[in-house]
Amino acid sequence: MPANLTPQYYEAEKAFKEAQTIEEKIAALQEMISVIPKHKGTEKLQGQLKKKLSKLREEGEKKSKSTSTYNPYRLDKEGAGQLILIGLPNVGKSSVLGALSNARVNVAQFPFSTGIPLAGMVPYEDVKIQVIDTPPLVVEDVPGEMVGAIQRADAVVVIIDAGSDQALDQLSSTIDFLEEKRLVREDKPEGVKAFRREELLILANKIDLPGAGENLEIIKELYPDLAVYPLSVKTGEGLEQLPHRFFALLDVIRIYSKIPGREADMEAPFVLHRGGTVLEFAQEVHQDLAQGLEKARIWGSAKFDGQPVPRDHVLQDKDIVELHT
Ligand SMILES: Nc1nc2c(ncn2[C@@H]2O[C@H](COP(=O)(O)OP(=O)(O)OP(=O)(O)O)[C@@H](O)[C@H]2O)c(=O)[nH]1
Ligand SMILES: [Mg+2]
Repeated sequence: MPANLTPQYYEAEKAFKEAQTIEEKIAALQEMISVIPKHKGTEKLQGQLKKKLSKLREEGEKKSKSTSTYNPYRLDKEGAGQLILIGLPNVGKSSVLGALSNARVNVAQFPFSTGIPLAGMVPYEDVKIQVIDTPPLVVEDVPGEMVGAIQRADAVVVIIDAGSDQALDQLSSTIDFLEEKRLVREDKPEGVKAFRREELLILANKIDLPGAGENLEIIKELYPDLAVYPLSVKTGEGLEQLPHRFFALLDVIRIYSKIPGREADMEAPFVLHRGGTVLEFAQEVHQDLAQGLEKARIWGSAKFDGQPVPRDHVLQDKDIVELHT
């Protein structure tokens, strides 16, 4: 029986062949499995792909356990979510992280001043957002580890120097790179980790420089689908509101836990993806709680305080939840 593979499949296969790292290979293989037409003629191939995937996963695990393959681009996630800052040399990546966190970044007047990624925690209200400052992108020669780091992140922020004559080129080459590596794509198959253009945030930094305002207008006209945020780390314009934008990019909600008969713990919220339910919250708190969960009461988005809600009730940012087993 003919396999009748689709162009989408061949594209994923091409990405697999070109992949440099195990992570990239796994991602491409997952995509091949997800887009392969599911019928009798492809059953054998499906089986082979799944075998290959589990072998690769094993290999990846072994590799990450051995210390000899230390990867500075692999930063453990912390806080409400992980956001990666990327951009061409000297656009102000390190300046942004330095201004928003205690991270000891290296800011310099000359390009290529950041050699390896560095994470800092950016406070936003009652949570902290992990932000990674990265070495400058040289789009024709980006290490595979960097591609992996972007893929693992929960959100991607692109920075350009809006005051530069190259502002437009900086933006287009960064976006082209992301699309070429399939980190950004519109046709995202189920289960494949990638970002859509609309999910990116573009920081038009150095808005204090002459000509920056004009460049910003041109960019907004040429890229109506991108969220462009004017910023000056130097004057502080846009800086205060930036953590709020970062939080919004993560698309998460904060839930406060309340033990029956006690005040809610408003100090340390649990963080859930948007659309998260009472049951998912219970799983975050403790697996035992989730298993024995009878009902819950919520304060906040419910119609009245202490309203009983079922396990599949969708929570909202800042809800207080009391779990009953
Ligand atoms: N005028 C102006 N200069 C800025 C602004 N933000 C950063 N700079 C300057 O731009 C230069 C580069 O800043 P960095 O933060 O080191 O840039 P980077 O993108 O981390 O650079 P690499 O790590 O080399 O890629 C420094 O001299 C900063 O002081 C800004 O908003 N306005
Ligand atoms: Mg830097």
